[in-house]
Amino acid sequence: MSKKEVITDTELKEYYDGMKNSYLGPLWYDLGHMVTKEPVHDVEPYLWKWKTIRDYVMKAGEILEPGKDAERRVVYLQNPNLLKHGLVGYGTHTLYAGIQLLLPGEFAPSHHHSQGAIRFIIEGSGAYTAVNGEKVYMERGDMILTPAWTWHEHKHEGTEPMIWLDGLDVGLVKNLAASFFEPYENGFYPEQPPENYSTEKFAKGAFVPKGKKEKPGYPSPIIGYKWERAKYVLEQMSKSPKENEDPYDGYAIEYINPTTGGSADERIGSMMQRLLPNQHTKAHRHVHSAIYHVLEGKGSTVINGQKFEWERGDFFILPPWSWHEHVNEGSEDAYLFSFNDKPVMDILGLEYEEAHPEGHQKIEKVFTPGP
Ligand code: 1HN
Repeated sequence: MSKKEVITDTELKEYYDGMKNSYLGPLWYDLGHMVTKEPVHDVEPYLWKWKTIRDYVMKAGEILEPGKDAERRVVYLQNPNLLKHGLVGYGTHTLYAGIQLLLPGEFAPSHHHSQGAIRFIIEGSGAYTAVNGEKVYMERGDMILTPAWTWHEHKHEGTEPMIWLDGLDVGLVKNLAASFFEPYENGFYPEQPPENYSTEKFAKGAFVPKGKKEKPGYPSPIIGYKWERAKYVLEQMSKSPKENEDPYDGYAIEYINPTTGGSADERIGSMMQRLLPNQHTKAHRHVHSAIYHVLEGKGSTVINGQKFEWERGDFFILPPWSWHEHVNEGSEDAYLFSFNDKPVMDILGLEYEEAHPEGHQKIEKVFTPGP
């Protein structure tokens, strides 16, 4: 600082201490921390093995009952480094992921909140989520929306344990100080028949009652997105690789709201990608963060030079602004489901993407889960 000579060190110290005590700060020292050259964050890449998660989830089935001992029976994924910063229930700085278990005959009571939610079905059948009273039955691989503020409850009419992923924008909403939650007064929202209606009217074609229109906007008129349809589309796409192969994600589809053409949920993006055996994508990075679930297959994702080996059921965290590339190392197709905060970055004009200058990363270490 060129003018420093005009005052003594003692005077300078007094000046800075006084400023601090008056809750004022010198931008000439702190600008670099406040406006960083690139995204800076505390989100750690991490991977959870499905067996570990499932064991804890099933144990919860023995020790507590939803609707009685708990609002929901869920084991959530905790980002290790965010926990060090006191951020409980954070998968990334914006996204939450939890694994929910509902046993035959059980229910989870109706409530609503300002967080949006997506569900991805991992195991079981015969349970439904009711969204504003519409029952949407769950099958493995389906994605089901619970848009912000919709009333929702779960009930299991089947015979086997039902396990699914809950993905919510918990961190985002918390940091924006916009969280509201309210239980439904009588536990159950009135049923609005018929069941699966919003899924069916868009199943193969698109239909509305005569004279009605789907209004463009949110929430999406589709609640349930079926795995069989997603799989079919991905299989068709690989027949025209030139048009359809994405350099960074293989064959990938995004779940959309047909009235806007944008993301199915207003703030939570969702994607299913298919990697053919030996398919190895190129590395890139982007501002949005994501949480991945391996629906099928075996392979690895290299994140910032660290190799994360995955197989069916595993979950992993892709932090913001992190180099990543995927490889299918198995002999079968691999299917990766992921959800992300891209819609928020897009709406705010903050999304930015960059290709890796060399196309691929060097592997510097291999991740092993655990403390
Ligand atoms: C929620 O509403 C559900 O409805 C699950 O099943 C997990 C985590 C945080 C906030 C709300 C559900 C949740 C949640």
